[in-house]
Amino acid sequence: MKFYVMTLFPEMIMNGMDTSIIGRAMKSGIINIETANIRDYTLEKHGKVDDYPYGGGAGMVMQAEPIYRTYEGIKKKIKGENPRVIYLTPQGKVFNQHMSEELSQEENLVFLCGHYEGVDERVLDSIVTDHVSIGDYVLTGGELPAMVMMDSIARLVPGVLNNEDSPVTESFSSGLLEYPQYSRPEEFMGEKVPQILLSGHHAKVEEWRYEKSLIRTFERRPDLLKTYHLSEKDKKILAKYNEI
Ligand code: 6GU
Repeated sequence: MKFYVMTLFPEMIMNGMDTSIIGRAMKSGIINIETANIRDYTLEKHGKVDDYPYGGGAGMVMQAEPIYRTYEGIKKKIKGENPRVIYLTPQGKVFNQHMSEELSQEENLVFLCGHYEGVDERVLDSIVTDHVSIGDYVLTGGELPAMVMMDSIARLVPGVLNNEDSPVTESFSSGLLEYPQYSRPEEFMGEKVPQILLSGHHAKVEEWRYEKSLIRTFERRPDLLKTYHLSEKDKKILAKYNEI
């Protein structure tokens, strides 16, 4: 899978991505991240990429031409059909695991990171296929959101994680939050690891974990249960929990 990032801060993207699991996937060639510095594509002799907004108002607007030329540069490198172009903006559709799964099927993805007060609408109209936000708060630019999306998408690409089945057993794929995990020592600051996890009884461990997932979701993210099908047994577990 190949990611292309159009940005004014390419070093931020590379420094953020070339560590840990994603860094390893880059080194092994399973995923590839290429940045394109929008400033390299301006025709303006002082390297200017922004200007005042027509109609007045605060801040500067990123101009259409350098962004369009950056996009053309990327398109030349991609064979076949036009790639999806994701514009990172708080005005976009909010990113979630479902979108991540869908985007992980693409061969190429292009991200456009905006800055300042925005980007000239005409270039967005001409190249962007998806407007995406990572949540309801405002950031200074699209670089962190692009990195968040690439991390989430890349870990779904076969071979990026060691364990092929781990992405599906985690939070959100099942519709429930993950159960609590414990490792050595058996006792930490007087707190013992739940006895059932030491029992070696696999079926009982699975049942315990499922109950913990259900209760944790109910407590922390009750909104997720609106779209989760609760079995009669699930309802009993939650009813019992509510009595305590
Ligand atoms: Cl995608 N961009 C910016 N600038 N702020 C955001 C965002 C994106 N998603 C949430 N806040």
